[in-house]
Amino acid sequence: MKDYELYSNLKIPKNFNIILRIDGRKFHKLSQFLNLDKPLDKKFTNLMTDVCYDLFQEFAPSFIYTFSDEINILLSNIPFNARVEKLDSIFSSFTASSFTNNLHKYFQKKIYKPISFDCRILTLNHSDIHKYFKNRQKEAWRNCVNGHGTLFCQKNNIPLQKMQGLKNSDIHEMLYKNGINLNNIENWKKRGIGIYKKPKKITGFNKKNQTPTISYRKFIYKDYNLPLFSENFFNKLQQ
Ligand SMILES: Nc1nc2c(ncn2[C@@H]2O[C@H](COP(=O)(O)OP(=O)(O)OP(=O)(O)O)[C@@H](O)[C@H]2O)c(=O)[nH]1
Ligand SMILES: [Mg+2]
Repeated sequence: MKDYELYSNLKIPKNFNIILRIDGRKFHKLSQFLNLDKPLDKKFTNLMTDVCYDLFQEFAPSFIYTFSDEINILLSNIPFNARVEKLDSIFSSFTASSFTNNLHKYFQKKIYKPISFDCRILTLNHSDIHKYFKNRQKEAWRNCVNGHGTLFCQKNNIPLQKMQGLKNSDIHEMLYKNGINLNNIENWKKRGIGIYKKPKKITGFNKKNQTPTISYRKFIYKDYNLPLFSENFFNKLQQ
């Protein structure tokens, strides 16, 4: 019966890093239903970050990056024997279940219909990883500037067409001239959030020698204060 399965043998070629990009389906509708703060909602972002934490615990990736309704997962060791069907279906369903499980911590509303996410796979050479994440971080910044620009226009009865064709730097400038300095807003709004393992200093005591001991244990860290991504950032992650 295996012959009837279209993609059962489709696998990621060996020696590739992969990134899974997971994105919420129809989240503009969900954002209206949950009455999310515009342009960026802290509770929703915390919820997405909790989902990333669950993903990290379950699949031990090298790095996860999230902003808006998207989650990017860098996997160096690819699970499920690198089978494409398994990766796509399990990661997107796990994400939707985790989102639904964690929702009640932040929102008291009962969801109106089942949540779903899509999942795409990107294969990258090692040297392209930082370029990919730099690109997504730029997208987070574009999203942030655009969102603030749109909100400003709506509040001040300025037709949204005025923003069409404006570059990000023009919107930034328009906001600045009107007393909104986006350089001063919280870092996570501009640069997104990273989830990765970080060493933590553990101080103990050796009873036999009667001496203090210091060791380091890695724990999953939610970084709301990311730097601008660079090659160096990703080199350090691999250490
Ligand atoms: N108000 C608010 N909305 C958000 C926030 N984060 C995400 N969203 C919404 O989620 C949408 C995400 O963009 P898209 O993925 O392009 O839109 P989508 O409706 O999910 O469409 P598909 O992914 O194609 O199904 C945004 O356009 C917003 O409407 C937030 O923090 N606040
Ligand atoms: Mg979406």
